[in-house]
Amino acid sequence: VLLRLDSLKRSFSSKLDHFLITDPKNIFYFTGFGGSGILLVSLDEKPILFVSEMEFNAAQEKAKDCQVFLFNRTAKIWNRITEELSSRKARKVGIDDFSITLYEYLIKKAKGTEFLLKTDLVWDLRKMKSEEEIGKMKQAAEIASYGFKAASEVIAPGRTEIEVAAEVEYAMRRKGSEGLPFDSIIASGHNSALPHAYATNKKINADDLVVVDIGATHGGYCIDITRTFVAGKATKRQKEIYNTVLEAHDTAIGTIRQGVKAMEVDCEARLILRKMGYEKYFIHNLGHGVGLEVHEPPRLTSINREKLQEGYVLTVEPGVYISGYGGVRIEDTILVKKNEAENLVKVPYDLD
Ligand SMILES: [Mn+2]
Repeated sequence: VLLRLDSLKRSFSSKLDHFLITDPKNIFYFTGFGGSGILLVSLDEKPILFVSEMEFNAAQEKAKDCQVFLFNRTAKIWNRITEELSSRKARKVGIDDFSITLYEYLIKKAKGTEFLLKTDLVWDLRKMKSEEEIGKMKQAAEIASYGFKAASEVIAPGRTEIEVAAEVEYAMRRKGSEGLPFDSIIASGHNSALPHAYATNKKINADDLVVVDIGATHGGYCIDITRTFVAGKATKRQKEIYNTVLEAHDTAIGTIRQGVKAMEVDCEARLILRKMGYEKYFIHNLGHGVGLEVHEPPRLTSINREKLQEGYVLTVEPGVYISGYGGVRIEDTILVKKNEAENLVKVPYDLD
């Protein structure tokens, strides 16, 4: 955690004199404190974490490598921050994120101080996962694998999507998941053709494709996994779609290594689907970064020229969605290494 604050200072030292961290996930990343507050990082003084009374005790206990300052509940925190910046004669201040409302307030209150949105600077650090972070994500993947075990046992004709979600979530919770990084997607039959479906009261039929997209959290870190099942016996067409999506998934993962462009990986998957006539049914990007949040940079899209770096963790999730018929998605969370990719997920690929 200390190293992360040092890395942040190094990355802004030539351009800025102060940096403000406002996003709770970023505060957790830099201090280990999971509540809300504002972290003021400067080049020559110890970072200060401003928190309210409600968060004070927890912050004092958890926040590392910074001083914890209490601000009065009735006072405006941004007033306190701008006073601090003025007293330090701050000139150029980077912020991880701000709203237009906040920006207008800041430039009015702190005349002579320039505020610059520097979201990318923090993401450049967060994208690169350490051994410790990867370990937590592997643990989250292990927990989620019990969700899939429960799903494959409970998916049967007559069960509702919500019943399946309940069993899946219960199984992951019992194995220690800290929560759900997103609402579980259990999408059967025509619902499976919607990439962002959610679990409903719809009953599952024997010939339904059932997309199960779930996640678990461990040590603050998420995992994101999708498998597709058929409640009864898979038909020839279902098998053909499934095997094509699986081939696109495997091929894309096979191209991942340090230095490959994000768009190249996305295009490899699309090429496999094109060969079988399914490309037009793949209506979203191939994947996204995962970490403290379930959707992070970098994005695996067909236009992103960014080169993947060793230590990036991202999903590969090709899908085919045929309106009125159904859909298949297969998703794993992958670690980029120097010469290859490592799949952090160990969940079988059984359709029926
Ligand atoms: Mn995903």
